[in-house]
Amino acid sequence: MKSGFIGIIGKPNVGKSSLMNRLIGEKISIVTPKPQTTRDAVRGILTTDEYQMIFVDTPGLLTPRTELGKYMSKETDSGSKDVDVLLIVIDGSRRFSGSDYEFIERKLALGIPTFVVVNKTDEAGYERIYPILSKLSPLTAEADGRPAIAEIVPTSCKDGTNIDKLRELIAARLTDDVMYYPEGDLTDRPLRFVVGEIVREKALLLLRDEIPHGIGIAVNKFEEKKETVYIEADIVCEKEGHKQIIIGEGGKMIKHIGESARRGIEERTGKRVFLELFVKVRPDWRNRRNYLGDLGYKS
Ligand SMILES: Nc1nc2c(ncn2[C@@H]2O[C@H](COP(=O)(O)OP(=O)(O)O)[C@@H](O)[C@H]2O)c(=O)[nH]1
Ligand SMILES: [Mg+2]
Repeated sequence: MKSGFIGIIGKPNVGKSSLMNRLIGEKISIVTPKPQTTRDAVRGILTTDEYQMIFVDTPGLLTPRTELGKYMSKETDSGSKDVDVLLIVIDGSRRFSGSDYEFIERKLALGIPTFVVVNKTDEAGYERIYPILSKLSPLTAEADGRPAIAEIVPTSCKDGTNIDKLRELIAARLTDDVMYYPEGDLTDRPLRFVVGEIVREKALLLLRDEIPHGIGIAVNKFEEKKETVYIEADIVCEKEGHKQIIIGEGGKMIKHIGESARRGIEERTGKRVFLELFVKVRPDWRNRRNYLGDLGYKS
């Protein structure tokens, strides 16, 4: 039995969270088409008879503009510290830029076995992928003491291409002999955190584009019983106008978010869920340390 930590890093929206979910075969991290969906370094755990892989999903690279942004950046950094394998995910359907190249080069210098995962091949096709591979080729050889890329793996989280292969390649790099988490654990996060994330995901998916970055979820009540879970949570937003939109006409939107989240939580817990949502306005919460702490963004 071998084990190890695998950091997943890259730009926002390239499919880091989707990749972790695919590799584990369970939905651990929330996924939406919006950038910066992931705010915390979330560990996802895959345990088999042969290995335990602990993936560290991260928010992705960003230039912090708020206190929340700073928190997210720190969480991202933690994904390339103390890991045994680094997965740098890039979006194969997009142009590969000089800054992508430099980023990979810098990470290679850390000396951690590094895989470049070229994701979204379902959208890209080989005419897109080949130029990326050729741009990466200088990094496939050692230079000036900088290690080479260990593996380049084109994947699709949509159709599952090469996910098994990637898992095998990672397994071959694991060296620890310790079980870090008990069998059956899927994440390092408590259910209370997971519940907040599910609510946030449904809100992000249902709300218009200008609001999502400005919302946070505070789970204020969380009572898990044998067959039921009682939850009360606030959707925190920045403006009165946003509050109106989140509530919607006649309360339609909040009801929709609540139903969708309740189904998601029931699926996850296998229990009957009672979920009550409230909307609160906290101007500039993303810059207020005490509010950030209330929403679980503590470092
Ligand atoms: N077509 C396609 N879409 C993908 C793939 N992987 C992720 N996505 C989509 O890309 C968006 C961002 O994914 P997410 O995992 O949240 O990216 P992250 O920000 O890097 O964690 C979502 O809409 C995903 O459904 C893929 O392999 N193919
Ligand atoms: Mg993510």
